[in-house]
Amino acid sequence: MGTLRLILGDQLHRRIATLSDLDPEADIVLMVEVRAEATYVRHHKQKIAFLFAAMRHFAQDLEAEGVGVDYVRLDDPANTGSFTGELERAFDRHKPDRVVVTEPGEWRVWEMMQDWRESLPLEIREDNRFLCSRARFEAWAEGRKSLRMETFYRDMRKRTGLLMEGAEPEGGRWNFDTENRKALPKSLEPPERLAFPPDAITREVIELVEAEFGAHFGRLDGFAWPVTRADALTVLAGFLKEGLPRFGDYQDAMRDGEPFLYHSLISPMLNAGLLDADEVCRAAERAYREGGVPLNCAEGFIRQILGWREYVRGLYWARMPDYARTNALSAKRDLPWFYWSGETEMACLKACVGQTRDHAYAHHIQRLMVLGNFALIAGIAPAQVEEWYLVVYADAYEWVELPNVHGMVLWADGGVMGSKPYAASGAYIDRMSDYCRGCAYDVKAKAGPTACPFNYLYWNFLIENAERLSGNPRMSMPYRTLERFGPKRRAEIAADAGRFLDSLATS
Ligand code: FAD
Ligand code: DLZ
Ligand code: SF4
Repeated sequence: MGTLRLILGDQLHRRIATLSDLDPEADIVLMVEVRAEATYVRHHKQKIAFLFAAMRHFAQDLEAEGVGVDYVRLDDPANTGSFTGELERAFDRHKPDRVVVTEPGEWRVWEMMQDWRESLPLEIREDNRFLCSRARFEAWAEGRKSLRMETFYRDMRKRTGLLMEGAEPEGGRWNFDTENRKALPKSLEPPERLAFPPDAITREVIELVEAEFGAHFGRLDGFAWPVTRADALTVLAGFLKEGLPRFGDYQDAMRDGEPFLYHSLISPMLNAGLLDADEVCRAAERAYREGGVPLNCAEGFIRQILGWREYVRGLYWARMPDYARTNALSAKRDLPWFYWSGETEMACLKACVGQTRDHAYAHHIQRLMVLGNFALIAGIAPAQVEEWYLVVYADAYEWVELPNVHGMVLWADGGVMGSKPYAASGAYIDRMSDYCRGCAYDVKAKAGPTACPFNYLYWNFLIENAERLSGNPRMSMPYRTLERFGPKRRAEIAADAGRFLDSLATS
């Protein structure tokens, strides 16, 4: 036999490097559903269903092209349950001349692949689904004192020509973020989510996931993710028309009962390979150039993908495995149970956990400024917060989850990613959402049992981390305010924070 080509569940792209020289006459494509990947953390049921359904549809499309696919289902009695076991079994079955695979998304699997090299004729190819290769990012990072996303992003704009007018940025500015912080007016009705009712293949997968992983977090009823490239392209087209023209303006806004607003909902498909980062950025640029999409919206959206997404991926590979081990603020509290149950009187957290359970989705500001901000100012241990984020979102893979949580949210990397922690009091959430109106706590109150916990936890965080943070020039404003607090006010903050944190169940 010719070549055995292993396609992992998040590599479902026809132009993936693994398939570039595919010989349909001689080669076999191997795809495996394995228990170890669904349980190394106990993924949200919708994530597993999304991925298995997308894998089965991808295999079907390859077969329709005449490609030989060896697809191992989870419930195959001979399934060993791991990548290594299934690759070895397939190697014995097909006796190929060589095995070809593309670099994985996660360090964990990269280490597995190093072991495979020992026993198999293995070729690992560079992941061609990103706009910046690992080597190129490392060359960019080499010798730099700080690795700021904004500098990287400008470099990527120049290199790709996206939103450029010759050597200058379109519209004379690189970044229109100051225009992208609007609260959502009551009168505005966001577009409906484009939902894809499961077909027979997806229904079968949903039944399998309920039977095998029924105890995992999350609901499966209401599963609406697209699981084919064609449907993913439909979502993209719908977003360019309905969402992108307002994406920038309301990117940071939150509204109770409206989980999706003007966001694209493409991250699970991008991360699994059903969409390609370059095609998405080019489509957004085209929509801007054709008119109807303001520059602040197109730039804001392209920056998320060309900037943030490529940057976190580069940082992950440049800094792993040590990156995951730091805990710059020595945070060690256990994760509160409400992150799983949603049972809390804090309306903002209840809403964000609830939609995460129902849809395996929360948008960026909910992840950063509600769920993440609470974990930061409550001093939750990084490893527990990271595991939670890796479990609960349909788009979660360590290469993207870890820098966002460890670096951006928790500042556990001590400032590699962000110059200061994103700590905020309840006022930020009140300004950007309507959650506070329906909350048992009072966002305007600073102290006492009915005060918004974000308010005293914020000051308590600054007090507890003064040694590490007060010298940071970007934190000088809040620390100057804190200096004016007398001993009575400080004692009140410590008492409120202690009482509240001690009241949180952790199991
Ligand atoms: P949109 O708001 O429409 O944005 C468009 C695209 O930009 C996204 O699909 C995504 O591909 C990209 N993007 C935006 N922000 C980021 C970012 N900070 N890092 C990387 N890509 C970005 N994204 C993941 O894909 N997987 C994760 O596991 C993940 N974990 C996160 C954890 C935290 C604490 C935070 C703050 C952010 C995380 N993000 C993660 C980034 C971001 O929240 C999601 O990509 C976004 O919410 C997905 O929804 P969307 O497709 O509607 O995005
Ligand atoms: C996330 C996931 C799950 C739940 N299951 C599988 C699987 O059964 N087979 C597979 O090939 N991939 C799966 N994945 C995606 C992998 O975890 C992913 O490829 C690695 O994390 C590397 O990024
Ligand atoms: Fe959240 Fe505080 Fe507002 Fe309640 S009052 S919704 S806890 S920010």
